[in-house]
Amino acid sequence: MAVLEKLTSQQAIDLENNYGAHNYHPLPVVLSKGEGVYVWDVEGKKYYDFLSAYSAVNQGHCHPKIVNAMVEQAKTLTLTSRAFYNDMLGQYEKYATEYFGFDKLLPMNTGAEAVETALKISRKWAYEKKGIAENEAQIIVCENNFHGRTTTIISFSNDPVARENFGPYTEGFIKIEYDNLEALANALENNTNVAAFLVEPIQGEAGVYVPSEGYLTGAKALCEKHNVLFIADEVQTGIARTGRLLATCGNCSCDNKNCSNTPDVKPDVLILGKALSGGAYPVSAVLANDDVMNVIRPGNHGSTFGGNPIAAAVAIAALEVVKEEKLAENAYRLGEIFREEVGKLVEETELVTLVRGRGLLNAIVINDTEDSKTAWNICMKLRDNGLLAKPTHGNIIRFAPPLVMNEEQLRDCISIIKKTILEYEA
Ligand code: IF1
Repeated sequence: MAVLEKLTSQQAIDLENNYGAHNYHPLPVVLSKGEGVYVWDVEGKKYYDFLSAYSAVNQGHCHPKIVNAMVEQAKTLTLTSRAFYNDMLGQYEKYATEYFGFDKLLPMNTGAEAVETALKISRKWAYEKKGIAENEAQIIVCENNFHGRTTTIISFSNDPVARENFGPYTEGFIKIEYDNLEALANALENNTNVAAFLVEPIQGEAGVYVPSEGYLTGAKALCEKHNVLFIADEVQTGIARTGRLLATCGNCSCDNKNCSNTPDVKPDVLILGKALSGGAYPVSAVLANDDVMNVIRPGNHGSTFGGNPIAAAVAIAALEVVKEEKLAENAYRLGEIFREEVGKLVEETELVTLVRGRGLLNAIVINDTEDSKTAWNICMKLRDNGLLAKPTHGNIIRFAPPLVMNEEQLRDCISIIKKTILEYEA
């Protein structure tokens, strides 16, 4: 069949351009193979992957244990729907709830679906447990959030590109400044209709914006005071990415000995996706304790594919890999080295103004305007030098390699990044 022939990069790009909707602007590189921290393009050139599919491939590309779990389950049973029980889902639910320290898990497929699920659970909890009058529930969100692409989620986005001309929008959201406890306190004061506060522990899309020390614990305390659910969207920050199992940590079973256990926030509702499958398969989940999750009864919510046997088998394997390979500890250790070494660029060149992040979720801020092409052009040079990363918000470059990277590889990557940026300036 013609479409299965080996293509050149240009042919592959042309096909996507001609036959695919133009909802992305990819860096011009066509990948056809991945293993661990590496990907290869169709011409055979090898790259370090510094995006990890937006932090989905934390366990590394094509991790043999995860792929094997997927293949074995695919040969046995792929999908039953939730009309019947399957013998994998319950095992996965037991494993994941114990792993993250919650009573119950609700399985979905994508991050956006899990966010939607969390919003629905919170609203229902507000009506049935908190006693908010019908249709009056409100959810507090943060400016510059990114929680996905559904109509409801983009309703409370303030990114015009994601939002404009997709109205009418879903009501019931209050937007406040991120990393501002006073704003949260004000929004909660004298408003008894608030069901939940939805927050990213680190704002990824906003440019890896790490909140101030004490923000998350303070926000959780305010939520408790006002009987409001604290929803942590850890779709991007979860599963060891930030140097701990969860960025909110709580009493999760983290392998990082250096984790001081702060902020030590236990969300009421935890949203996971992406690396929950190691990037092998779309798997997302909402976790909560019984007092919250029990508002969901048969028929209230669901999905054909959510909780399917392949997803369950893949997620167990993906979570086992995180523990077996101590990925939180590794991300923590390598993250410290990365920020220390790449941070030196701030002194060495006018081009870099800031390096920030946690664990292996980092970003550098390029000294240019948001509408400039500088960050994009640097990413093109990085590509030429064998490292793949992508700008966010024009002048910020996100660096998020797979967490299975070793120190030697990281130091090699640091030298590629430094060399590329110093050469760019020259
Ligand atoms: C795209 C960013 C990352 C997320 C958080 C939910 C979702 C995401 C915190 C939805 C998804 C992705 C989606 C991706 C770009 C990407 C992204 F740049 F937009 F911010 F990761 F950095 N909550 N984030 O970050 O999950 O439905 O996509 O599975 O192409 O839109 P999803």
